[in-house]
This record gives sequence, C-alpha cells and structure tokens, in this order.
Amino acid sequence: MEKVKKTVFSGIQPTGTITLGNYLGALRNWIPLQDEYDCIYCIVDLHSITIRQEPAQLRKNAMSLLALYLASGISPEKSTVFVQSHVPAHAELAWVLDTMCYIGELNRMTQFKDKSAKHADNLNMGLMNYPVLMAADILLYGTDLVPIGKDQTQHLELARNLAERFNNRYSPTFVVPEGFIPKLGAKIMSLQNPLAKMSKSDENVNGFISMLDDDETIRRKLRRAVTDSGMEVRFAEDKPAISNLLTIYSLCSGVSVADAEKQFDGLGYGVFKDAVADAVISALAPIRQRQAELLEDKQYLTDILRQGAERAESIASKTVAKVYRKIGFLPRG
Ligand code: AQP
Repeated sequence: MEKVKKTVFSGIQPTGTITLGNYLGALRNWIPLQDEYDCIYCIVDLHSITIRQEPAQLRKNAMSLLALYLASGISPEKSTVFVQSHVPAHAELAWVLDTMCYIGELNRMTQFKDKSAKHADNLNMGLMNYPVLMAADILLYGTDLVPIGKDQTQHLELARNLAERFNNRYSPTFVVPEGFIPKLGAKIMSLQNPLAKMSKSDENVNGFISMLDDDETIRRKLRRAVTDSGMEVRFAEDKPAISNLLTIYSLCSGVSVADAEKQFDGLGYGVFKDAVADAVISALAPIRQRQAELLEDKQYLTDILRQGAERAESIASKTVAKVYRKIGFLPRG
C-alpha cells in the first residue's frame, strides 16, 4: 500500500550538549519537515557508547537533548520522538546488516579514521560498526528522506548500498533513502580551526558554541574566533574562517550571505564578530530558556519518550520480523 506521507528519520547522539553546528546543520532543518512528512526523531544513545561515556552524564545528556529537540520546535504531537535503546529492533537489524557489510567498506569511512585517531586507546568494534547501526536506524522505518550534515553523507551512502544489497539478495524489502543536506550550514567549522568540523566533543571548548552557552560565553567565543588574513568580510575559499562566520551569521539572522558582505563592507572583523554574536544570541537564547522550563517537568518528558518508543517499536518490530522471515529464521510459532 502506498504511504500517504513520506517518512523522515534523523538522530543526534547524546554525547554532550549539542553545538551550533548540530543545530544549523541538522536539528533546525528538522522542524519544517514535520508538516509535510511523517517524522521520526531519535536520540541515538546506542551510537554514543562507541566513545566512553560516564553513565550518569549520559542519562543527563539524553534528557537534555530531548528537551532541546522540543525547545527547538520538534512537536511530539506531529513527530515520533524516542530514545534508540528503548527499541531493541535497532540492535537486531544492525546485526543482520553487519553480516552483509564488508570490513573494507567500514575501513574506508572517514569518520572511523578520524575517530580512531582521536580515540586510539579505545578502538572498539562499535566505532567501526557505527555506520551499520545508522543504516539499521534508517531502514527500519521505510525512511525516504534523511536530513543530515555533510559529515554523514558517506554513512548514508552505505545505508543505501546495504538496502539495495538486501533487496537484491532476498526480495524488495527496504526503501532506498535519500539524503537531505542543507545548501548552507551543512558543515559548520570550528571557531578555532576553520578547516575542522565544529564538534561537541572538541577538547578546545573555544572551538564550538554549545546550545546551552550563556550570552556572555557566546560573545567571548566569537570574539576569540580565529580570522583570516586581510580585513574584508567576504565569502571565499581563501577565507575559510570568515566564510564560516558569514554562514553562521546568515543562518541566525536571516540575512543572505551576499547582503551580509555588503552590510559589513569596510567595517572590519571586530564589528562583524559582534554582529555574529548578536545574531547567535538571538537565535539560541529563547531555545535555552524554553529548554530549562521543559527540564522542570521530567514526567512530561518521560511520557513523550514512552509514547515515542511505543510508536517506533510498532513499526520497527514489524520490519525485523519481515527481515527474519526473508533470511530464513524459523518463526517462533
Ligand atoms: N559541524 C557541523 N555542521 C553541520 N552539521 C553537523 N552535524 C554534526 N556536526 C555538524 C550534524 O549533526 C547531526 C548529529 O550529529 P551526531 O551528534 O550524531 O554526530 P556527529 O556528526 O559526530 O556530531 P559531533 O558534534 O561531531 O559529535 P561528536 O563530537 O560526539 O562526534 C548529524 O546530522 C550531523 O551531520
């Protein structure tokens, strides 16, 4: 039967407080999709333990991330919001897909290479298998569209390949998903190194703006942001730091990059950085306040997660049952 609405799936890891990069590259773009699609937004905690996490902090991060989803505009009435570990089908399908994914494919993943270098003391199999679990997340729900930042394109390609491989080996089962990558903001860079992605696990806290940074901290980090040689506020390949700040400014203020270049023509970096800080503060402060209010009512948040998990599980468990049948596992009877 044809679906009435297409399905969107995306998730963020509760590895810390999410950054302005996660927000502009992913979360913010999820909001308008809710009116047109059946959206499933997950807190991907199974992914997060590929890096060592402190248990109490992980629990706190997951709740905080849920409140940030809601404060940013995710509606639990319109969308399914849940925690990945509450739905066992994610781990079950990941195992099946693991047996269909070649080690060479995972070895080539740039995120695996980057994270292995960063966490050489904890080179675990989960870190390598991360993209297979991500494929399971997406394929369980018949997902048509996956809104992601640019860093996830290689992983999405693997999900597409695994879907096609399974469909060809058995029979059509999985929808082959498309990525949805924003034209602007798909890769927000570190404020301290404009050649590296802004990451919530960056050891240099001045490299990222956290969604929960207060106004003063946001301003201080932006004032300290590295700049390029020269004084012009121009979007150009040879100006990666200023281009990154222009991207942030444009997305937070609604002014186009071209208009922003004109607006700051001849004014210098100092004035520009202060304006970027004003724009970021205006975008984040209301979300931060709303998030704090939401965290006051833990019961409300827990109820959302329970209902979300029930909805997600009813779809995901059917997919796993279908997959098990197709690969030849005996029915339980
Ligand atoms: N800098 C970024 N610019 C644009 N989009 C980004 N995303 C991440 N960083 C940027 C997008 O955010 C979504 C969720 O990411 P994630 O938390 O699942 O994992 P990640 O990509 O590994 O993000 P981080 O912040 O770099 O986390 P850590 O430091 O824990 O590894 C994804 O859609 C991602 O593309």
